[in-house]
Amino acid sequence: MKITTDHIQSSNKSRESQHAREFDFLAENLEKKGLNVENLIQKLKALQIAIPSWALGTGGTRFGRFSGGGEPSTLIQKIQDVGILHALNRSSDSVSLHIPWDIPKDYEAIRQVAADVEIGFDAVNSNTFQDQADQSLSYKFGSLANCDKDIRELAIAHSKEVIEIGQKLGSKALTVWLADGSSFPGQHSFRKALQNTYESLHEIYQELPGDWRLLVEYKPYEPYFYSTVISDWGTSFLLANKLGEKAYTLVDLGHHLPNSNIEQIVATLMTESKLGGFHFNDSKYGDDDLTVGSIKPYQLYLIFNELVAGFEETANPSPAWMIDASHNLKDPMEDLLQSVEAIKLAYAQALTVDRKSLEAAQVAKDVGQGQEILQDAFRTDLRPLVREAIRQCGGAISPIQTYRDLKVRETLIKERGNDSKASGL
Ligand code: LRH
Ligand code: MN
Repeated sequence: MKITTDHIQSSNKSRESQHAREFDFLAENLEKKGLNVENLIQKLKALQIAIPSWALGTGGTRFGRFSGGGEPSTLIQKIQDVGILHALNRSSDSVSLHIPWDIPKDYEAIRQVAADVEIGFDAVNSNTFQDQADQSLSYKFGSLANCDKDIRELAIAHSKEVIEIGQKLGSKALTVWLADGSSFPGQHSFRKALQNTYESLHEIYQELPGDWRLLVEYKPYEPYFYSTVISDWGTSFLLANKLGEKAYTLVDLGHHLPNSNIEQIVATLMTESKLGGFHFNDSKYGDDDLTVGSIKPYQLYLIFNELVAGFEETANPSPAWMIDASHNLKDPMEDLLQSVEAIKLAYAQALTVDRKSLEAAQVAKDVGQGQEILQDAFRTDLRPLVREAIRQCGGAISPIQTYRDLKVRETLIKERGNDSKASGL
């Protein structure tokens, strides 16, 4: 299924006048606050969020998986689905592939399909947390950290292969998430595992093309439940610093112990220009991979508040904006549309913070005023601004409503059947 501008315009018709009223009212109020609405819209248009290839189907848990039908079962169908999302919200112009789940059979065909739906390729992800059918050695006890040199070499070779695949598609970054760790005290040496990991990453780093980044993702636990070699931002930062200027830390919002102050982690990494990217999602307890902004929208806003300030006050390069979620109950496409909207809303809120007054309140130690300034932006309904940015790019004023108006899921089920299954988690 391909969504055309006619599809979008016919669906927008019934919403244009209501949207115009809401947007004009908001724009007037924002201008009164001294904000440049055109500038805000330009920044919102420029924020593009990469879609994870592994989240276009129904995810599952160890307790079960309840498929929704019409899922993409090929890489081409996955790219076409990202194309549908981008046609609707003009905010998802790339896909992040996971290898070997998404190894292209015909690179030219894949590049053609992607170009046809205006989709590019963001970071590629290695996978040394599963054994492949034909694999000679197992990652059961780790990969890049494994005490067995042959297994480390196997994982290094895989990572180099992932870089080659990414190069053929125009990707510019490799994301390494290591499941490596232990589930019991005494299972392995923390120091030797970390040293092995550094040496392995160093070999991979040597293979990184000049204009590429290596994104080191951290996670405190799961699938191991006592320790993870790259368990927190500090360990990832330590490794990225030792590896070199092309290595950065990737922040997956779900990879933090309860009550971690993620916005402070973001601020600290930006101070060192080592914030390389995000895996956006939300969670109540563990790595729940829920819809972005569905549980802790204020935290998401505070993270973007640090990002906007950091872009003005640090040399940190623009990070890779990616979602990493798993959909067990909702239509994966609707879930992704909601996640992208939540990210753009948090960015819009952070862009409207009166930073001069905030700094003045901080210098004056006027804690109450500082909170008032931050919460004013969070409590202002900026959805018409996000919608206007999408509308001006030829997108749907309400991507989810248009998705439903056009009966996309029903059409995909007709085209692919109820039992088509997407490769991934
Ligand atoms: C690990 C993780 C990692 C991916 C996987 C799909 O929890 O966040 O980013 O490789 O999910
Ligand atoms: Mn992740």
